Amino acid sequence: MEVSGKLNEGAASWETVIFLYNSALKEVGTKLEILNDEFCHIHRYNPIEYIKSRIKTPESIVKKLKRNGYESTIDNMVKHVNDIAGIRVVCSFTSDIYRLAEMIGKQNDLTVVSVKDYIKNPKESGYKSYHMLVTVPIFLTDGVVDTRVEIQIRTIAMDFWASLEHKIYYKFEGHAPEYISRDLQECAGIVSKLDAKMLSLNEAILRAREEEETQGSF
Ligand code: 0O2
Repeated sequence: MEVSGKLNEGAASWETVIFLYNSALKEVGTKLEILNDEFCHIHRYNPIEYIKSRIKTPESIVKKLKRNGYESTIDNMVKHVNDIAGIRVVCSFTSDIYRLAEMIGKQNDLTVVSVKDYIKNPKESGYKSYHMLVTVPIFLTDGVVDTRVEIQIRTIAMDFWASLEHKIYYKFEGHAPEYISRDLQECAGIVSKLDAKMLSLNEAILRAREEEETQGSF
């Protein structure tokens, strides 16, 4: 949250902060749906499979603050936890991720604060996803609050891996035996190969369709 004004003054209540993050999720969610509908309208193709959004649980916020050495205060959570409002956009193909990220970057009323490309640079765990931290202005009766939302964009295969890895990781509370981490990295490699194969199949189908249409026009 770009906490200009009131939220930075330490007077913000939990309810106010959560209200702002919920409003930001609604704004960004609607934008993404409109982008998807427009893309579908122009290209007769749907880049987004599904969208999930969530507000981080208080337990998870406290854990993250603690992990990063901060006291559990509302001020600290607003300043130091970037993904309190999170939207996960699941796309069909890797190419859709970059197309969508570009479209998001061009939205005049969204400010892209930072980008983490864990697809080009996967995490050591094998995690792949494209993260954009954006701010969206929330217009209130007495002012505007730029509120942070983390957008995670990934393919269905990346989401499948991340969801299961998250479950397994949590079971071991970060202390998974060496062979589990190794097997998970191996699974991440399989997921990447699957994504690449699906993308090349889709490109081949598109080319074949184009050729058919060109031949049909003579
Ligand atoms: P949870 O339980 O999903 O909310 P920053 O947010 O930029 O200050 P951070 O948290 O290191 O710093 O950012 P990063 O690396 O972009 O990670 C943010 C979120 O990405 C995580 O939130 C996870 O949701 C997801 N993520 C990152 N690494 C992994 C990974 O190795 N495996 C899985 N499954 N997900 C990952 P939280 O708060 O850590 O967790």
